[in-house]
Amino acid sequence: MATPESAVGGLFPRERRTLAPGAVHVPDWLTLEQQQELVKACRGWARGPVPMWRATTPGGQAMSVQTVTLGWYWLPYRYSRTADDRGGAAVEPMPDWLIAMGKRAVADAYEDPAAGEAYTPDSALINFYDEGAKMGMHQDDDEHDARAPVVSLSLGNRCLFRFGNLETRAKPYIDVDLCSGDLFVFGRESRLAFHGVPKTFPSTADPRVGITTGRLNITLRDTGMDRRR
Ligand SMILES: O=C(O)CCC(=O)C(=O)O
Repeated sequence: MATPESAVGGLFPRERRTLAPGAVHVPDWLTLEQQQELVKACRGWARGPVPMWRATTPGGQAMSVQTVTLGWYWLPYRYSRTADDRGGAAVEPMPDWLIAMGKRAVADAYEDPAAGEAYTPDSALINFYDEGAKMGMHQDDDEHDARAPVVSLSLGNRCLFRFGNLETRAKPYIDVDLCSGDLFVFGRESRLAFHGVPKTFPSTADPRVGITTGRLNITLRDTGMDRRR
């Protein structure tokens, strides 16, 4: 079910909220200018060297979101240095400014500058949701010895984000609206919580953000790939 705020539009300010230990939603974290810059950057990244595509699960099902990655190539459900299944090119490196943004995000979400300092994401996974795209409940556990938080930035249309528990895809879970400019960080005790996006809401984006239709989500991660034994 949608949160009460979504039912009444912008009447109430959206409050920062800790959903579970280590899982923090910070509404309107990005300025309009930062959102515009990120959309522009996503458009460039989507062109390649390894272009945005619809990945297929090992079971043969095409994902409904379209994905492009930076730093490390991701395919369900592992990371690789190069896109071996698509010509072998290396993906675009992680820009320093995006790493710095990730550090600020963690520091702000946890209100702990040291947590931000300690965070160095080495990959970004950018998902584009056209109308009708969704993401089933899953854990982000492809990262080697996953410990560092996942930083999620939303752009464009609003979505229903479902944040669940550590054991199962089913209830209990909490539904939150993620709007353009929102930050969501999940780490610490919540790092491996199930989560998903059952729905996006068409025509809810501020056109000034620069996406005419759909939603972009950027997640920053520390894959731990360089620390593998
Ligand atoms: O689109 C979102 O907000 C969530 C994306 C997600 O769950 C993921 O990339 O693992």
